[in-house]
Amino acid sequence: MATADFRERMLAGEYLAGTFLKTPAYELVEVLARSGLDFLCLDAEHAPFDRARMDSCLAVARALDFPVLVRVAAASPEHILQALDAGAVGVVCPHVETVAQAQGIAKAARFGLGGRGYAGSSRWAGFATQKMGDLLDRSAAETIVIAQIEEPAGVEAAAGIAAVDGIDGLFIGPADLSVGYGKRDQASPELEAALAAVGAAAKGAGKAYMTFVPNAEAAQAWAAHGLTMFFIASEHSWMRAGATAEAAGIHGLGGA
Ligand code: 3PY
Ligand code: MG
Repeated sequence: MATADFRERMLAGEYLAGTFLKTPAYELVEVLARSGLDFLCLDAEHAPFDRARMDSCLAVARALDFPVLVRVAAASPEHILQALDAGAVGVVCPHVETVAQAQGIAKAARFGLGGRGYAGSSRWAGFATQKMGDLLDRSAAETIVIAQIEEPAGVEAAAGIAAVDGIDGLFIGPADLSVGYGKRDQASPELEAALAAVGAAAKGAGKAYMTFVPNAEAAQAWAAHGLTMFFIASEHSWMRAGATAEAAGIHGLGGA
C-alpha cells in the first residue's frame, strides 16, 4: 500500500527522497522503483511528457504500487484531472502566486461541485471496479496537492496559500525564485529568507514542505528550514554523472 499511504507519510514529516523524471519512458519508472527512492515526479512542465507517455509511466507505477506525482505543465483543471485519472498519487502545480490560485488547484484536484470531474472508469478509480463512496473517501485520504511557490509574490502569500483547505504541501522553487529576485545563482540572502518564510508558513498550517535539490548534501544544508521532502536532481544528472566519472576513470588509465 505504498501509494495509498504516501500522503500520510508526507504529512507526518517523514524524510522523503524522490527525483524528477525527465525522460518519458515507463522503463525508467520500473528501474527507479527499485532504487530506494520513496517517490518519483514526472516533470510534465519541463520535459516532453505527452498524455500517452504519462499514462504508460503511471500504469507501471500503479502496477508496482510505487508513488508517482506529476508536475503538471500548467496548473489548469484539465492537466490536473488527466494526471490524477491516469493514476498519479498527486499533482505538483507550478507558479502558484495567490490564495485564489491555490483555491483553484485544490478545487480542481478534489471531487465536489465544480471540482474534479468524476469518472469511475479511470485507472485511478480501478476501471469501474470501485464504488463511488469508496472513491470519494480514497480521494480525500490519498490524493496530494502541492503548490509550488516560485515567485516573490508567492512567498508573500505563502501563509495564505498554506492555509487553503485541500493544499497538502508547499514546494519552494529555488531556481525560479532566484531568477525572480533578479539573481544569477541560488545563493542569495533573498532566497535564504524565502526558504525560512515559506517553511514557517507550511509549519504554521501543518502542511508538508519540500524543494528541489541537486544532491543530499544540499538537502542537509537546507533541512534546517523544515524541509522534509526532497526532489533530488533527475535521472539525466545521475546518468551523466555516472558516465562522466567512468569516462574519467578510463581516460586516467594511462596517467601516473
Ligand atoms: C524551481 O526551482 O523553479 C523549480 O521549479 C524546481 O524544480
Ligand atoms: Mg520552477
